Amino acid sequence: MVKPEVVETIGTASAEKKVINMVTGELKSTMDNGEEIEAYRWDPGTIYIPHDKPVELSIFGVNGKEHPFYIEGTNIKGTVKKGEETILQLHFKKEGIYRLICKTHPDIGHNGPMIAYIVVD
Ligand SMILES: [Cu+2]
Repeated sequence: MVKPEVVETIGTASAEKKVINMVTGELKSTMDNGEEIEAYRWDPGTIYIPHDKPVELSIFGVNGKEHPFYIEGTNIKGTVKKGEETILQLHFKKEGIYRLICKTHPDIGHNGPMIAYIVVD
């Protein structure tokens, strides 16, 4: 009988730079009266990252032509374009919840809310 190989897992998660992957998505639905409603989304809508550690956030544009965005409370901004990967180098010193907001789709009235929550802990 072959014993399973022991794989050391403790500690390796923080040994390398953490990469978080996100995409842009779209929710669509048709009302009873035939009217179409839709909302663009960051997916996943909530991410958790450690404070005072470098983290790479990769956002791939799937739905929507482009999404100009900023992260509230920081000077981080950019644009996610369809078929392209946008990579952000994040390093939050302060704990808290930061909102990643698309300027084109910030609320229900603009095919949103396209807001993701970055929980820094
Ligand atoms: Cu958008």
